[in-house]
Amino acid sequence: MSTSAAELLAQRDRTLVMGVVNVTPDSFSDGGEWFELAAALAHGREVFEAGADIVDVGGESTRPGAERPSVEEELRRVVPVVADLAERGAVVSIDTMRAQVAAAAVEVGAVIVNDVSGGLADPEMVPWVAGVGAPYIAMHWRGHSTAMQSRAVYTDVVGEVLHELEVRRDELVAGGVNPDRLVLDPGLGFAKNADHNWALMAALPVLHDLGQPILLGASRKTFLGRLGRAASDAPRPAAERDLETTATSVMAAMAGLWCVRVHDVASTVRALAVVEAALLHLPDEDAAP
Ligand code: PMM
Repeated sequence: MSTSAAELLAQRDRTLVMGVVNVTPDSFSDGGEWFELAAALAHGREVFEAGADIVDVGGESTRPGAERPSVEEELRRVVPVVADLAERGAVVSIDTMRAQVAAAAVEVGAVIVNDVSGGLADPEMVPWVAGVGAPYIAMHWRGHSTAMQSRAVYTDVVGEVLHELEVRRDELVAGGVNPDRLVLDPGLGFAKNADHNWALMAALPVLHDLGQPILLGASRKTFLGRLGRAASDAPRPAAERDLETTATSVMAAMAGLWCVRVHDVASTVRALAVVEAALLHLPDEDAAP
């Protein structure tokens, strides 16, 4: 593991910013605008230069109902972008559910694996992560995009997501994943409706009970686009959800989460600087009166 990835995993003084680079023709959040290689490379550099601590490169859309690309197609999309960013000195994470794609990305410089399925989609993933000791982000997941909406059924969403993440963490560690290199994520929008997402947003501090660093991915998700809109109206377009996204990032930072995954890095970096400056002035509980 590179020193920078190790340092980032241990970082607790402030909430980190992961910038999203989706190299997909159908991502719900940026409409596939970055699909062409040149555009993807330019966008990746822009995200890095905007101040992202980690740049997350993904080649598979997880939009509800999305069909999966072939492994070859996913590799074709992500490998050149990961290589370019790593060469420029970015800390790159590879957003994939496939061990083969994770391995190819690590080969060209990715240092973190971000798996929305938490190792459930590909039986090769956990043994591979355990073998190479890669820092691993495991998200709460109940199935692929084509099936996940029908699985958004909970009686106590916070309790059930926590329990399922706890079980997953134990399985991952039993499978050889180093607990010091494991990040967990509640998976907003994945087999969750808007009410489920809001219940999790209201319970962010509880996620620390899992005993692992926590990543939150709320950026531009539909539940944010529905705020202030009548239920019968279409949600606000994805590119117009950055103010709401920033509010979620501030909530995450106030709750002491490890990292937020966002599309608009510049606004998040500035908003989190506000939280960081204020938290520096917390009264020292150990100080003499
Ligand atoms: N969300 C998306 C993709 N990858 N990874 C993690 N760890 N957490 C998330 O919430 C997450 C993710 C879907 O959003 P996008 O299509 O805007 O990237």
